Amino acid sequence: MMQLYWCPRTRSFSALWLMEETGVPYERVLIDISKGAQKTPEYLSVNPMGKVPALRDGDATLAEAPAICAYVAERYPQAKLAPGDPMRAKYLQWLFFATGCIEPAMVQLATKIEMNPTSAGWGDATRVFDVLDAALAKGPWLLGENFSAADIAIASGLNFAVRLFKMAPSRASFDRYLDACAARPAFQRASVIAAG
Ligand SMILES: N[C@@H](CCC(=O)N[C@@H](CS)C(=O)NCC(=O)O)C(=O)O
Repeated sequence: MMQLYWCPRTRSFSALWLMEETGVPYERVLIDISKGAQKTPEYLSVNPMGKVPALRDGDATLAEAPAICAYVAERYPQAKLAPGDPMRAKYLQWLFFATGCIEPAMVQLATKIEMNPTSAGWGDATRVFDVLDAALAKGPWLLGENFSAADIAIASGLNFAVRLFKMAPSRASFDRYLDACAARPAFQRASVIAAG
């Protein structure tokens, strides 16, 4: 059984939601970051960054939420969270967009740091949210009718940015998308768990 290292009210949410979507039993291992549990030698051997979430699958361990999404989706093909060709191309793009573009855009909005958008990998926050807006215009999911682990990675970040921390203004496409995500039973189970 996979073990998910997690902590309430953190970026563990996407991994929790993912595991709940698979329907496969998993064990939750609480790493209480308010008590420094992420800095113990034992946990640092799982994730040397000392951050949650992380995952153990037998002898394999990994961290970084989108990587966990990709790994688990591949491991459990019956959950249909990892599409094949030709959708796999955009699926991978959106998985990497979650921490490669949405996260730094959020940091930029919070800190108001000016960056040259040509040099910054995410361009700027407006471009990130415009691109996401256009991708979600049709829906219901990023890949059309196919819900995937990329939705879990992207919607978790978008939910933090738009709803929880209100860093970026919402848009009609974001509202519709986040409402559709929130209506999923797995999202709701994960929300209860993540609340601690
Ligand atoms: N890049 C990581 C970020 C994980 C992360 O920053 N987790 C925070 C909680 S939201 C954490 O564990 N902080 C504890 C610490 O840094 O001591 C991912 O996407 O999984």
